[in-house]
Amino acid sequence: MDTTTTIAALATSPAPAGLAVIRVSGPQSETALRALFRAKRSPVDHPREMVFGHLLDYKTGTDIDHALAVYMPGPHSYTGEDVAEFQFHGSPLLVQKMLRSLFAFGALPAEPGEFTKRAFLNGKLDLIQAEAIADLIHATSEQSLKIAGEHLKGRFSGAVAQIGEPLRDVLAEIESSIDFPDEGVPSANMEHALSVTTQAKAAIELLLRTYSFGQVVRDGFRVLLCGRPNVGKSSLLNIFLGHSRAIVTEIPGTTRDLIEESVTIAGFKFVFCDSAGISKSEDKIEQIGVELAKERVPWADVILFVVDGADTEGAYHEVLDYLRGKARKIWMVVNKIDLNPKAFSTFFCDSDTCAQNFYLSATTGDGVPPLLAALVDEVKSRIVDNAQSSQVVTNERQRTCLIRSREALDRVEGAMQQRLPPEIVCAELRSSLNALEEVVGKTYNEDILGRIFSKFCIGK
Ligand SMILES: Nc1nc2c(ncn2[C@@H]2O[C@H](COP(=O)(O)OP(=O)(O)OP(=O)(O)O)[C@@H](O)[C@H]2O)c(=O)[nH]1
Ligand SMILES: [Mg+2]
Repeated sequence: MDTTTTIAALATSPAPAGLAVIRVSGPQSETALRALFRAKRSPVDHPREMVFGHLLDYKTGTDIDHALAVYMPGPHSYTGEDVAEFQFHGSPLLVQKMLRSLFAFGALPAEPGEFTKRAFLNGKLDLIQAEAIADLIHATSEQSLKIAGEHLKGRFSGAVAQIGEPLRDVLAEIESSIDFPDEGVPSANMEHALSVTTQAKAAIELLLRTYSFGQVVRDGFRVLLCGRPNVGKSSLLNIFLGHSRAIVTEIPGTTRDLIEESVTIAGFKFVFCDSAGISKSEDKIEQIGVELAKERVPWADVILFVVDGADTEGAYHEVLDYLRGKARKIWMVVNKIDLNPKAFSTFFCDSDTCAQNFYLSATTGDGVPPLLAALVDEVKSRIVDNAQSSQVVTNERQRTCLIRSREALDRVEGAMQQRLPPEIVCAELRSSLNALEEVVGKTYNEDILGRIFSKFCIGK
């Protein structure tokens, strides 16, 4: 990335709005303010103060809009560079005019995430914090907001650094024994080194266990509604979502496509997916629907296996046989208890196959609250330690780095136990530390940065 350039982009949403904010960063920010903003006093002479004035068209010198402008000289700015921001009426046309004026002046359009990328390269943020900014912007539940906020404060980065510190000491100690071989490594120190390694491994393990929670919090807890046709899957989906999303009719085979929608319940994000009833249908479209439903099974964190409590034929067993072994977790949901209040005595799924059984009526709503509560509990149970939301692994990148670090520590332990040459121990310790440093972005490559920042929106 060329940091001698000056970039500009709209930082707010492109739709018509009360206000629009255009952000400019780079060495030309100051000149841009002088050239494109006319005011009684220049914001450049009053850094970090909002100044009222007029935006100018660079080519014609005509007024674009009146605006507030602020100048934040580096390094005390978001990107660490000189930054200018313009706040004016949120009209897409005015935004276009002002951006065109900036580009005519010589600024370049910012790429997605380029402001944050510059902040990272200038040491204003580490990689975990940069990722937290994207998570914060896209957060859809209280929990994900909380975790992103904690990560932004540097809590998670601090925890990762803490794991590395004692390992670094051990490395220095063993390295010095290589440099001064006569003195060797006293065996007491080797014992200490081994115990430090084991402790670091346990700490990494603890972080890794938060991943499934982190993922659930970010992407949502995935629930698939599955079962025979006409049992009330779509009716239940509509209850979960709080509106009529899926068509409900008394005709078996109503739903064919997968219907996926997310909703926040008790502060947690859930993704519900309704599917076609599984049966041996002759109908071509229904058959495709059944295939789609089956393909979705491994996707779900929990499958709500819905059965019709008024059905006396027990045809659902076949579907249950299909799900067994393919689903991560199955809960049996016996619906339509309004038609058969004694359903609980006939329908029961053993705990080897179904973790829980529920009895409810989508029509009357009876029995629905316990199911919702159980879903929320299920999400909560994935939290290793609720108080530790500051230390949650939220994405695959962080997870793979941590796994690599832990695997290197496995090899360190092995080498120490087998009394292999200290050079080998050091090499593995270094590779473990490198992987830890990659988590926070102390070491990185362009490819990784590209992947992270391309997911950002423009203007961030
Ligand atoms: N009495 C009663 N009827 C219900 C209940 N839940 C759903 N129904 C009815 O059962 C029929 C089927 O409901 P749906 O929600 O469309 O069932 P589905 O499982 O999505 O059906 P397919 O999409 O065809 O697989 C409709 O006529 C619903 O009104 C219930 O709890 N009690
Ligand atoms: Mg349906």
